[in-house]
Amino acid sequence: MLIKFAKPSDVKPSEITPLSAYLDRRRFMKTAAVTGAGAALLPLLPNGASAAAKFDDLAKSPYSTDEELTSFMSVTSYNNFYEFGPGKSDPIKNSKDFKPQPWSIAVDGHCANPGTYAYEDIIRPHKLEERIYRLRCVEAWSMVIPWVGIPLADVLKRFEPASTAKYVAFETVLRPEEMPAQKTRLLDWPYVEGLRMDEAMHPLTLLAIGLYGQEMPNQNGAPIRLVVPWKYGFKSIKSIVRISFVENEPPTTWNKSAPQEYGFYSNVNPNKDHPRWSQRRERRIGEFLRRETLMFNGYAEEVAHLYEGMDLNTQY
Ligand SMILES: Nc1nc2c(c(=O)[nH]1)N[C@H]1C(S)=C(S)[C@@H](COP(=O)(O)O)O[C@H]1N2
Ligand SMILES: [Mo]
Repeated sequence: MLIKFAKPSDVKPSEITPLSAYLDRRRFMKTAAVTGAGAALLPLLPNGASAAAKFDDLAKSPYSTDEELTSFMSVTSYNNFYEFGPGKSDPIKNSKDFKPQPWSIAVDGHCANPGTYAYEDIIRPHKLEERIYRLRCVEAWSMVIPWVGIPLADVLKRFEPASTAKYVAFETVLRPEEMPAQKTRLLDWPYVEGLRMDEAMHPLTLLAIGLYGQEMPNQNGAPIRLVVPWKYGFKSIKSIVRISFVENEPPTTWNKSAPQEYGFYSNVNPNKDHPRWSQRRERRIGEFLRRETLMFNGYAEEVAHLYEGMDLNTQY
């Protein structure tokens, strides 16, 4: 695939840090004192004025769609990330000062290995994959995005969930100084989401750390976010700082905000209208005509069995 980056700055090839090297240097920074020679090895800061690090050697996935990709420009400038404001162009404008490194994730609840894990330690043992998925927003638009990530299941297994862990809850970072809309009551902060354990362990569920072969832009949920392609986009929580193994269905932000409009499951379903609009069709960003929305966003073959026996009209 030919990838052209629409980075505003003119990035010289010498400024691009392959991400594998980047992770290793960060590991060096942790073991060596952050002085002298160590400080000289500091990589260019991600998402800053300088170049974003690029991943090398991504595994292809049979789960990828071969549909035409939505442009890098649209994927990174038409966003929902309410922490930076409710408008589609607010996230790119207002996330410039967000600092996705250093980053760690707290893991707690019903598991054998709770603790606080550095981003690098979560990622390093895993082979990174490219996953080209459809993303269907509940607002009836959609995109095709080439994510970079790891199956969530592979990461969760390392924490050894207990049999009492029936759900996984996720939490976005709370940083009102860097996320201006968190100073308002637009939503109940921090943004929280959740999945049933079998949904979390499904091979399609991705922990994404990048897109278009480069590290995750701030506006898309840097440095690490969830991608659940058969559910409406709001389930794919961004900038995750906590993962909790819990017994009961956890609260979720949009459900708290409007329970009759946004259920816990929120599987893409063209047969169940949103109370204020139809979900039959969607606008693929970049296309002129609207297209039919597919059951489970086109992933029915993979996921329909998870919901056998559930009434998708009343349990949504
Ligand atoms: N923390 C957080 N995560 C979030 C959101 C948000 O506002 N805050 N918006 C959601 C919605 S509605 C969608 S459609 C997707 C959009 O992801 P994208 O901007 O990378 O396309 O992120 C989801 N994750
Ligand atoms: Mo969305």
